Amino acid sequence: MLKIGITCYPSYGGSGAMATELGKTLADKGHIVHFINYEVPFRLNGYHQRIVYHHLEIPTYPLFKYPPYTLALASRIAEVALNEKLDIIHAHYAIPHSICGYLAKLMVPNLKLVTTLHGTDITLVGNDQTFFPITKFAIEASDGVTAVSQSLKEDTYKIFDIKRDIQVIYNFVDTASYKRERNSKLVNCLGLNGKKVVIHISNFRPVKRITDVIEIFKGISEKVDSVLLMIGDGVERSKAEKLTAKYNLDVRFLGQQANIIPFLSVADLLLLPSEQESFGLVALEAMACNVPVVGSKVGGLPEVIKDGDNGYLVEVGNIGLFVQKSLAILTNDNLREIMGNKGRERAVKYFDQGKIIKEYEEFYYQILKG
Ligand code: GMT
Repeated sequence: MLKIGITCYPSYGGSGAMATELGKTLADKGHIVHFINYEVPFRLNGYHQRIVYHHLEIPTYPLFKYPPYTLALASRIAEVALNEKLDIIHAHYAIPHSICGYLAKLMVPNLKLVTTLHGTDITLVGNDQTFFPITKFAIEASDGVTAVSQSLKEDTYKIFDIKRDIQVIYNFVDTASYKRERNSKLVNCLGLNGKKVVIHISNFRPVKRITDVIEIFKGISEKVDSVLLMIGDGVERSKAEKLTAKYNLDVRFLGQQANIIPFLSVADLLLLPSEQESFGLVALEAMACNVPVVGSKVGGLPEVIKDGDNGYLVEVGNIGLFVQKSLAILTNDNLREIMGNKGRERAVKYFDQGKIIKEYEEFYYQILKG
């Protein structure tokens, strides 16, 4: 049994979701897991006897124009690690969590630091000159580093020119919970009956290209009686809402949802036309619920979606082809069902929680052996 500290961004987003699911599954397997965050991670619901949440209070002081989150977190990790005798601190998202873990490690004898790279910490933020040197340092100074796809691993080597080993451990899904469920209640209350249901779920940041989602849906709805469910929220929402009004489309902006299974269960297609995606966790969650995916041919998405098998991959920004591939699925119920089944099979075979958790456990023991 290990004592593992986890720090992550607790709000809506793939890295926080993944870190939390990892912690919950490790606790189910008998390990003791300590979350150290400024708020309870959104997927950490309910009591678990082997999970402890340690709140991080970030002090403000008139002198501080920018409250020092990084130092407060490093201090809190060190405190928890000493009190709880942690074996490992697992930092999700390099900036600044990995460097916080490194500072804590300097204060706590024998504490090992594992960093998981999630994507934008490498391809967007870490790549920015402001954070480049410290991100490179954190990756090199961690005892172990994992990346959520082969593509992200290669990007990290290319961007930071580092030589150390990085282990690919894919994101995972609990296929026992993520499965298509009957949901006539949602169908009735959203008035979806008889319509094809297209879905998009994200944090609505520019990297997700949600105006492309609306443009693609415009093309779809010209040919098929359909509705688009937009789940999530973020800076691009108002642009997408304006476009929806301009084209007079049936798009439902449903905001952030803690549980997306009911929505995926009524969906016929997930659209993910992102500019960049190191993995695309939501694509995997859709696959587990028998939903075909049409996504961008970028980053780690080709490792998740098998083109022509459980969905299609299209060049970023090629709206016409996104529409064509989406229509191919939405106008052929047989194909849609076959693709949905193949996605589910792929999720179970390669990305199931049970398989991936073992990889994390082996990785931890390997790091502890030194
Ligand atoms: O995509 C985002 O903006 C959120 C970001 C995050 O840190 O939550 O997602 C990244 O990590 C996810 C979990 O590993 C991956 O599934 C996403 O593909 C990745 N996002 C990008 O690479 C853009």
